Amino acid sequence: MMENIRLNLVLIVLLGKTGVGKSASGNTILRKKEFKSLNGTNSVTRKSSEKHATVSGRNVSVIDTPGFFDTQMAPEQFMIEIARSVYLSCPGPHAFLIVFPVNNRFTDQEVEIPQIIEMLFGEEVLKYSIILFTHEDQLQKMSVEKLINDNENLKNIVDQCGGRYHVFNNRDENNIEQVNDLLQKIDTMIKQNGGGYYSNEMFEDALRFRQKMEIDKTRKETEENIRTKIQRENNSDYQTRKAAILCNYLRVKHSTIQFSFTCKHQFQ
Ligand SMILES: Nc1nc2c(ncn2[C@@H]2O[C@H](COP(=O)(O)OP(=O)(O)O)[C@@H](O)[C@H]2O)c(=O)[nH]1
Ligand SMILES: [Mg+2]
Repeated sequence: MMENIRLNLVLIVLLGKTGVGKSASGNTILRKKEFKSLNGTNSVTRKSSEKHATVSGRNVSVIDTPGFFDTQMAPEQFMIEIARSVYLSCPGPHAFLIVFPVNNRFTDQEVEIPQIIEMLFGEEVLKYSIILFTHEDQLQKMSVEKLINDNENLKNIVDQCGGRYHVFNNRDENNIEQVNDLLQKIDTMIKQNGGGYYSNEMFEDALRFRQKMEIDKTRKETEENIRTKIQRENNSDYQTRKAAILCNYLRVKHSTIQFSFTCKHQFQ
């Protein structure tokens, strides 16, 4: 686990809605235009991709992901790309940056984002997460601290990530200070997590947990349906036993999804 720190490697995954500045933030961190970042539908990221660079002597990898609530993307496809982001950052990212623009409204949908991330990645994930606010240039002299304290929804979002946040002005490409400060905050978080990273196993646990919940729900509904149907037709013991056998069969039939990605980062 400590190898990553020794090798100076920092693995970062960017998460958030479309248009919040994920790709622009990736470029700011890497200090080069690696990800397409533009207004308009042409620039929308629909695949997770990894880019890396040496930043202040650190080996930094950034994984950009498709936006949450993208109506043009099937939920299954979104899930595959989210899974890919974890595997691209194998053995698992050090930090998830949950991106929000400071100049946007913080609605109930925004407040739900950390919870959705928790549902996708498991309950450990917010320990490895930092809120990244973009568009600092549009704050107009207001401090981000005041913005957070004055807005209950915003405060709620930051609190869910243990109070960790950072601010970027992606228009100020030469500002290395803002990148170094972020790396510093990530280092502190890594230390707080005992040098560990969010692992593929945690993702697979979350995946299994979600699948189990879905399977349990479907199974319960199917069992209920069968039971009601059979009880309606005939209430004898024999029919009830037959229903139990059928329910058992359904239990066995459900299979789990397997993702097969290979680990890019090898540590010797
Ligand atoms: N003024 C300003 N614009 C930004 C900032 N960050 C991103 N943008 C712009 O916001 C738009 C969406 O950014 P993009 O990185 O494509 O968002 P993504 O969909 O989350 O990847 C682009 O036009 C960016 O240039 C920022 O800090 N300040
Ligand atoms: Mg993008």
